[in-house]
Amino acid sequence: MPFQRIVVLTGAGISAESGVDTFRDKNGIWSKVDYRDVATPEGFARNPGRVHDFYNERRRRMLGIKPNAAHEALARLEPAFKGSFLLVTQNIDDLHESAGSKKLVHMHGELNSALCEACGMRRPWSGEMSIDSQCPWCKAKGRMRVDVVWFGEMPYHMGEIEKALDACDLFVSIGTSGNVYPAAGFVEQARAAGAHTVELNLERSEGYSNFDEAVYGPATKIVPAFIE
Ligand code: BJW
Repeated sequence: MPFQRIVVLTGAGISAESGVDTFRDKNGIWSKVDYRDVATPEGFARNPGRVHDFYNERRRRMLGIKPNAAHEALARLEPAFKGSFLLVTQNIDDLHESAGSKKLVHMHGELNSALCEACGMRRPWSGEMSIDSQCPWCKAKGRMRVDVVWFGEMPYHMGEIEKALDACDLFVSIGTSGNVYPAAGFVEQARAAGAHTVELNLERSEGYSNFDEAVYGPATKIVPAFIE
């Protein structure tokens, strides 16, 4: 590849063929659940049990789910690539890590991590969570929540991501509908830095006109083909 500094952004579409639900497709998560109930701080304050149930169920559904050819192709690209590389995922699943990716940030948090609203502690958490879950650090009860970024909250790693976007010469967006900011604005930021911008998705995203190049199709086919 004639590029030196790559930023790759992934969204739910890269995990779809592994069996993980997307959000805004026809049968996606937001067609069944109101995001205001389960993915906002206000929803959690109103009914924490409902929010725990939603994420416990998503944790259960991840059992036995494996990375696919698109995750694996990105994991192979990282050590093969001589310049700087950053994989930014909006996904809360761990399929990139399972495939072997290392230079990876989860900007919307992780399903298998817990956050204490009382003391701010974050720690790995793989089991069920309930309104009785106790913080192992400060011992507060009922303030433990899944460590994901809800609407109205600040995504993680923004400093590192913006630095990489301002310096990149290739930006590749994979399996994201381009509805959710700030991630949806990354392509414009990379473009302003002079990067070549590529969209790999099943269909045109909201921001498709900001991409210099696009390939449409299932991620397991188009991602390995683009990379190799
Ligand atoms: C395939 C495929 C296959 C399918 N192969 N492809 C500016 C303007 C307007 C609003 C705002 C704005 N700035 C902020 C906002 C508010 C809000 C927002 O964006 N709202 C919009 C809805 C309008 N944003 C926020 O609140 C964010 N915080 C924030 O902005 O803080 C302030 C701030 C300001 C400035 C700088 C920095 C910070 C936080 C957003 C948190 C989003 N959280 C969620 C839930 C996380 C936990 C959980 O999983 O439950 O994150 S919402 C949900 O959407 C999840 C996803 O990560 C995110 C993106 O979805 P994604 O990945 O794009 O999935 P889909 O389903 O939408 O798309 C899938 C795509 O794949 C489709 O295109 C398919 O075609 C494709 N596909 N099969 C290839 N096989």
